[in-house]
Amino acid sequence: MKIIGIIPAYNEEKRIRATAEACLPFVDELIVIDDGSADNTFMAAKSIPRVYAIRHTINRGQGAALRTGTHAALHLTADIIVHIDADGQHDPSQIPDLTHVIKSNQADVVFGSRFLGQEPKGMPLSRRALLLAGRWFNTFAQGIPKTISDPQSGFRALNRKAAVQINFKQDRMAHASEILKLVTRSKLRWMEVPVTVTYTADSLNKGQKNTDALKIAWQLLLGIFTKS
Ligand SMILES: Nc1nc2c(ncn2[C@@H]2O[C@H](COP(=O)(O)OP(=O)(O)OP(=O)(O)O)[C@@H](O)[C@H]2O)c(=O)[nH]1
Ligand SMILES: [Mg+2]
Repeated sequence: MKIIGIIPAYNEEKRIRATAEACLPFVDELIVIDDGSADNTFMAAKSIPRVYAIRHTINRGQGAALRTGTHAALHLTADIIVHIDADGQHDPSQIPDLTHVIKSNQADVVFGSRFLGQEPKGMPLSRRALLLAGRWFNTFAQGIPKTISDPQSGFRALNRKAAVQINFKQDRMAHASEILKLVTRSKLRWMEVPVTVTYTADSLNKGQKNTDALKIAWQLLLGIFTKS
């Protein structure tokens, strides 16, 4: 089965090489989507052997970058597509934990969860509280099962059938909840598996701000009213 990794990257010139090189042993092909970065992410990605680099000329958001990557991966005849962040917070050596579930036909979609059976090390308390609120929001406003332990993980794997079927529309960070909603409402089989996440001073400095949670909630509510 051909496994293709997709890495959405925005202003990740310092991190993309290490992340991509750590992913390569666990995938057959790797696609980096530079999402209109202001830095040299694209050239950095392009210079890595065995990596396909695609560039958005303007910044469109992580969801849009993943959609671009999905089209490319399907074109490259992927059987399994893995989404993983560029910033080094995910552990690429855990890719097989996700792909194994699909290879062994236990699920069509596998979500990496930072909370399943573990405490996410280094995650600030405020972020935990927001993610808990995100779980409630997902359940009450989106109808997503409350058993889903991580409302906003960017580490997931889909088989080809699911990647074709799950037509998510959110361009920015709300795509994570939208994908959960579309998958859990479909007949696709899904599963969560534990994954670790690393928070460093660098990732906290450049990552999401707590106020971004409000933007995500707003984008999801708009999505409900526009039936996306
Ligand atoms: N912030 C942001 N990230 C993007 C965008 N497009 C692609 N990405 C990539 O999406 C991934 C996740 O972005 P982060 O801002 O780290 O979001 P996060 O990991 O959910 O949040 P943190 O836990 O705060 O790091 C990274 O690999 C980014 O480079 C964009 O428009 N904005
Ligand atoms: Mg991050």
